[in-house]
Amino acid sequence: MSFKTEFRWSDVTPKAMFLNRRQLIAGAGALMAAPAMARNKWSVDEPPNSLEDISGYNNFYEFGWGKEDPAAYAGALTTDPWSVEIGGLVDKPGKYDLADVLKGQSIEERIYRFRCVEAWSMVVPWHGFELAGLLARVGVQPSAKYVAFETLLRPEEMPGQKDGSFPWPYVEGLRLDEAMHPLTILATGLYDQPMPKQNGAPLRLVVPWKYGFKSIKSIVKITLTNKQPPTTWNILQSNEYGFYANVNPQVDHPRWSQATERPIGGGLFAGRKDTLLFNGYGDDVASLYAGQDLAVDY
Ligand SMILES: Nc1nc2c(c(=O)[nH]1)N[C@H]1C(S)=C(S)[C@@H](COP(=O)(O)O)O[C@H]1N2
Ligand SMILES: [Mo]
Repeated sequence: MSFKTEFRWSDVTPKAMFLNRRQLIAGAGALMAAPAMARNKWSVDEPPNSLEDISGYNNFYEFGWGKEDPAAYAGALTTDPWSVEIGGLVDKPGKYDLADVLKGQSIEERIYRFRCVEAWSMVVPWHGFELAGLLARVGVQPSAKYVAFETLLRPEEMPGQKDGSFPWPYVEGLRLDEAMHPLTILATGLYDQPMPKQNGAPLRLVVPWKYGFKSIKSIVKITLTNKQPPTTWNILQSNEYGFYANVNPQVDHPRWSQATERPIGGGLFAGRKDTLLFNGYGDDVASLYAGQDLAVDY
């Protein structure tokens, strides 16, 4: 296999970890055929975190505030059937079944850096498709300037939603040019499996140059608007969490530095590493913010 053109997570995952995961899967009687996917130009050349890290250390407040709550409680979530209501300034509004949402979109592997605003980070081998592909299909009207997203509201299955101090459902938003950027994906899985429920099954946003809270999980509604939509963390703490939330080591959180980050799963001897502007995706996305003051538009 040529190293640069055909490059998959199994090639960059330390061999022992890879074998271990394969054995686990085989042991569970669920050995799956791995789809053959070449590494595309959007993927980073860094070893992904283990499946155990990615699906065992999560933020998904619908299932509680602890990092292990999502893995413990998300199993009860019904993700089939699933539909997404797409509306607002689009030509073809409607309630789309998940299969219909996926129709015609090619699922690719995208190995992305992922940086939480809390200053931990991972590398995740997502499977997904460009949000732009779905937006093209539903037809974005010329007056649309933003895309709003909403997570499922179902307190019977999402015990965290019984906490009335949080403005459920979780909502997020992007400017239209951010939403149309080829790095912005709707993810349907990771490694060679469907999206774990704790990671936002069956469909979640991934915007790798922004803090993790922008990457909204378990999406049921997508609305094209001409006004900047409200976003959950901005509603909760507007001085700490802005609409843009671009990863930026020069703009500290009011309560902690964003200059460095703690890679998850690095083991006992792993130190912190420097956080990169736009999480290292500046060559691809900096032009979106030309003329904006990133300290003001945080
Ligand atoms: N609906 C919803 N989406 C969410 C969250 C959440 O609590 N609810 N947490 C966000 C935060 S803070 C982060 S860091 C990422 C975590 O994604 P992961 O658990 O897949 O790593 O999901 C984001 N999307
Ligand atoms: Mo986060």
